[in-house]
Amino acid sequence: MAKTASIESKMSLKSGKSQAPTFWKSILSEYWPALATFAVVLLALAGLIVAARPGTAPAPASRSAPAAEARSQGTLSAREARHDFGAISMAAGKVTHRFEIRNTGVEPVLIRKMYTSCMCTTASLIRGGRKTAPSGMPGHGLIATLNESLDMNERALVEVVFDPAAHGPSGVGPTERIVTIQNNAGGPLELMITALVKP
Ligand SMILES: [Cu+2]
Repeated sequence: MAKTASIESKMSLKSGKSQAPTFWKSILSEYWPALATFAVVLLALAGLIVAARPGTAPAPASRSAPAAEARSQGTLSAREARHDFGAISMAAGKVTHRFEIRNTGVEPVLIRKMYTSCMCTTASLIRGGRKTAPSGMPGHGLIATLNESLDMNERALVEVVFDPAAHGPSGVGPTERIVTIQNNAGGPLELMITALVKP
């Protein structure tokens, strides 16, 4: 075969044509069985890869989405988004403030969760004479799922408790903490408390 190829090469050189087509022809005729086997193996591998792929796997995520994530046309508003405790003393202990929130939109709003920006601050929802367990900072204790629905025009209170002594002497000075209220009417509602902490 090699001899034939070299003769063919010479011939093609003489005729002034490129020798490449002849070269590939000889390669193909010699290695055809091996190439065919290789192609079959490649196809089989491709088939295995396609079969192993989780073809319809994304279904669970899209299945749970519509009911739980339905967006409300309600609006969660706070009467005041910020409260200043002023100068407070670590020695005097915890301080409490109740924010009033209200659904000012045209559909009920589901309050999913509340959490705070620091472990020294907790927040509870007071609605219909009931008060939820205080929620703190993510990663510092359990953040309970509230799933409390606020009707159109319904009001509720968010009780925020700040412990100025929680950080020890390093907690002295101007302080601000955020309470985040997750709901299904859009972005989270944020309430802020500020204080000037003194020993
Ligand atoms: Cu803190």
